[in-house]
Amino acid sequence: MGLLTIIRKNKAKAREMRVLFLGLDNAGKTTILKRMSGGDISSISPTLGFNIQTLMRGEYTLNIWDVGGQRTLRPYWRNYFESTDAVVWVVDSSDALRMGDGAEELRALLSEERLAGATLLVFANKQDLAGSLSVDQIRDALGLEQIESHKWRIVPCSAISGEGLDEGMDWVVGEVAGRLYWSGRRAPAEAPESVSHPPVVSA
Ligand SMILES: Nc1nc2c(ncn2[C@@H]2O[C@H](COP(=O)(O)OP(=O)(O)OP(=O)(O)O)[C@@H](O)[C@H]2O)c(=O)[nH]1
Ligand SMILES: [Mg+2]
Repeated sequence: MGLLTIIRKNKAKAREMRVLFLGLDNAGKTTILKRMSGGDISSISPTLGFNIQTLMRGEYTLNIWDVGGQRTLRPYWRNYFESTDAVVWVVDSSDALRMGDGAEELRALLSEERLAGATLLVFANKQDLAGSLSVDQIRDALGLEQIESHKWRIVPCSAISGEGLDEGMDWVVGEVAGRLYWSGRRAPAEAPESVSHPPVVSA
């Protein structure tokens, strides 16, 4: 048995998933992840490289990559695409002015060949803020109904109150598990050893 086969079998046993958190800067990616892992969300600063977070959801281990969304960092997103099982696209629902910018970035992302099989969850974050756009408005602004290439869903949430976070992540885990572990159609995602990391960029 080859080394790769052994690694794959071990990963299948471990039931791992690789999830990529992306979205414009200030959307709330890092805050959502901190909230889900029970960390302190009062002093989070913009991500200038990436964070890796491991979350257990039931019998599954989620290896989550949270990459900074500032414009200068977006060219580095592609370094993280390989073997991604799900993309979680986080939107600041209170930032109507940059909704078009986000829609363009998301469209570009979905045309990436290496993300072809990935499940897409859109988190309409910051729903606790008065004046935030509704899920329907964000669905329209991002043109989600036109997506045929990926299985997608949009979930309203707030990283501050925690509302919606479990619902969204449970859907992701269910979708990915159905594809990777129940259908047996393909092996689980490879380990992320081959990813080349972006340099830390100072603001
Ligand atoms: N009111 C409110 N504020 C939030 C929410 N989520 C995040 N924030 C705030 O939004 C700001 C940005 O949050 P981050 O988690 O750093 O955003 P990010 O998407 O990781 O940003 P980058 O790392 O720059 O890509 C912080 O001041 C958070 O406290 C939310 O649900 N509601
Ligand atoms: Mg961040």
